[in-house]
Amino acid sequence: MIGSADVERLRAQLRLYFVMGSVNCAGDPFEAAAKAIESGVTMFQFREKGTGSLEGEAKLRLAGRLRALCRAKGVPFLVNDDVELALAVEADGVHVGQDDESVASVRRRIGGKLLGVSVHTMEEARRAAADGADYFGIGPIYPTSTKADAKPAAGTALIERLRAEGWTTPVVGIGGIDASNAGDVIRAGADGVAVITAISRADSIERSARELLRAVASAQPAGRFGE
Ligand code: TZP
Ligand code: MG
Repeated sequence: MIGSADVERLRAQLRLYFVMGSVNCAGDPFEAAAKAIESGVTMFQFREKGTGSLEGEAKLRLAGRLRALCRAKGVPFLVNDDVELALAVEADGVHVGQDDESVASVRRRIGGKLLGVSVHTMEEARRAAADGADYFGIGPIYPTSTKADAKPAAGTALIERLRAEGWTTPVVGIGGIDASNAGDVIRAGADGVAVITAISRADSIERSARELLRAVASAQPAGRFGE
């Protein structure tokens, strides 16, 4: 787990979290990631899943290229689910859901790397925190067709409840978020927004990333946690 000084850095890194795999992109996934990162994305997650996704060597090769890109640009590179892959490419962290390898086991395997966990209830949040999560992913906030097994959209209620109860754990909202609703997610108490489609399928990746960043920045209260 990261130290308290690093928590504020993580909060800032979560501001605009671009999550993607090759099937989310209309064109070349490396190009999409490069454009997004040039346009100010603050964190990147390689989430290679779904019909037609890369496997084996091809998956490893793309992960390695994206990892190198992120390292060169100073953007944290996380891997969804696949701890083996994260270790192989020396990722900065791993993100897991409730149906994946247990949080405690992932924490043991990745040591001090970043660990994000998707949570949908207070109980899941309590357990994830106790088992070593550095941040929570909460969603789907809004309806999305990107994740085949996504739960129904639940809005921002869980984020608001965590903040109302005094939790300072870094939180990122996900699911159906774009520049028009990102501000509401931040005002609910999230530190950032995670998006797939709003960037990966944008007519202009550069414009979309910049609009999302602006929406997040203008909704972010100064010194919410006394920083
Ligand atoms: N987890 C909850 S919703 C979701 C994930 C991975 C998909 C988000 O994709 P989009 O396209 O930003 O709605
Ligand atoms: Mg998962």
